Order: sequence, then structure tokens, then C-alpha cells
Amino acid sequence: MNHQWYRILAATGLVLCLPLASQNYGQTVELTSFDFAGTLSWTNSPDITDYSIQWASTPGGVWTNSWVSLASVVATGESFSASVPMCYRVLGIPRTHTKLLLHADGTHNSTVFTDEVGHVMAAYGNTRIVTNQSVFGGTCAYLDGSGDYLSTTNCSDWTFGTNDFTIELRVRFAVLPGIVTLIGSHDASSTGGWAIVNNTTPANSLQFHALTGMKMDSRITVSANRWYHVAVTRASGIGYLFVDGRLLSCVTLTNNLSSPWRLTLGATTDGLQYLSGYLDEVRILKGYAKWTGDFVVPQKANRY
Ligand SMILES: [Ca+2]
Repeated sequence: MNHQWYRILAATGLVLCLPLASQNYGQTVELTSFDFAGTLSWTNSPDITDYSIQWASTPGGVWTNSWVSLASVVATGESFSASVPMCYRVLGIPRTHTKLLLHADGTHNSTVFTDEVGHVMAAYGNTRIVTNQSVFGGTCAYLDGSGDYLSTTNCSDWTFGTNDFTIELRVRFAVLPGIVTLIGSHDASSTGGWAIVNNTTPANSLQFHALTGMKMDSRITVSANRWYHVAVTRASGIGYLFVDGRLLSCVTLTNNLSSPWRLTLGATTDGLQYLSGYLDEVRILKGYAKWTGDFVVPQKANRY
């Protein structure tokens, strides 16, 4: 993938756009204007998802991610205001990496869950959309902890092999009953697959499990009745576990991650480890690691 960087000399009013050598991330977008009052505008490419802006004091300097990531750009353009560093770089993720994107938006008590990628998402038990909680869109999924979960069929989209990936979701626990599977292609009675779980060892700690057991542990004790952003990524054989944008575990993770079962949210594939709580804004990127260090939790719903 190519990206372009844009050097903006505010003092003189010159705008220079020079292509750089290809990198693994980033995508070309068209810088359309800079008003020299701190607003940068560009035109979206339709097949690009997340945008973020980086800046550096020189074109060859260290690019900084400290600006807010623009996870969702719903119009044909976006502007962003900030103070005026010398050099900007606008990055995005090719849409083809997105394998699941579930906003859990809809009418109250609906059992229709739409994956923007197109996977059929079946709701089991009393799983439904509710309006009394939400991160984005005014609604989310509610699971009552007894027989409720969401599921798709088996699909190679959940088989990451040894490549990069990103799994992210929002969860709000209504109660903390014990071990809970938030998302995974994982059977509790055997080994294999992968899952993000809330485990009881240690008490109520968010973890990433794969193959024969726990691979990463956040080592925090979660609470009920508040939203968490949970993310797991792998970049070049290194696994990262984040809670609310904080990197809490980082390990060598070179395992070949298969997907021997269907994908489930809120329970294991064999109907155990039920979640009592809420899920919103679930996304899987295959072949792309969105984060490898602390980040600002996205402030908008993701765009497909
Ligand atoms: Ca939502």
C-alpha cells in the first residue's frame, strides 16, 4: 500500500505533496485544503475505513499518533482542527481487512443483528437489541446470561493463521458471574480456536485464549455497570491486549490460530460461559493490526 504525506508550511502558505515509499499501512487520500487556521480537509477513498492523522516536525522525523483517530468518516470528506505542526500524514485501512462489523443498532427488542460485512448473525435465547445502553448508535446488544449469544457459521474469516489481526469490542457487564466468553471461535470442552474471555483466575480479568489456554492476561479486575473497550491485536508475531486503549499485555504470539468452530459472541461455541451484559461495536480485521501501543479509544462508530 502506498500512502502520501503532505508537508504544510503554514508560514508561507505553500502546500507540498510528495509520495513516500510503500509501507505496510496507510492509504492514499487526497488532501484538498488546509486553511492555515488549523483545519485540514481531505476526500475519502470509498474503500478505506479508519482514518488517522499523524504529525511530525520534519518529513523524516518521528511520526506521532497522539491525535484522535478518525474511526468513522461517513461523508465524502472530513476536516480536523488542531494546532499547527509542520507535517501531516493521513492514514487509512483498506476495507478488505474488515471481516466482521457489528454496530448492534436497531429498534428496541429487535432480534435482527446486521453484520456490515454480510455474515448472517443469529440471535439465540433472549438476545436482543436494547436502547437503555449504547456506546454508539443509541442501541446495543443485551444478553441475559442464560442461554443468550450471537453466532455466525464457520468461516475462514475467523482463521488468522500466523498473520496479523485485530479484534475489538465494547462490553458492559451487568453482573460478574464467572468465566465469560465475549467473542471467539472456541469450544470450552476441547482445545483449539481463540477467544476473548473474562476469567475468574485471577478474579474478573480480561484475557485472550488460544489453542491450549490463556495467552494474554490484562491483570485488571473489571467492574460491572461500565463500558470497556477491549482489543486484541497481533503484529508480526507479537500479541497485544488492550483495555480502554491501554496496552496491558504483550507477548510472543506465533501460534497458527485456526477457527474450527463457528464464531460466537457472549458464549462459547458449545453454549457455555454466558455473558450477562451488553455488547456494542464489535469488529474483526484480518491481516491488519490496528494498534501496537496505547491509543485513544475511538470516539465514533467504525466505518465499513
Ligand atoms: Ca450500537
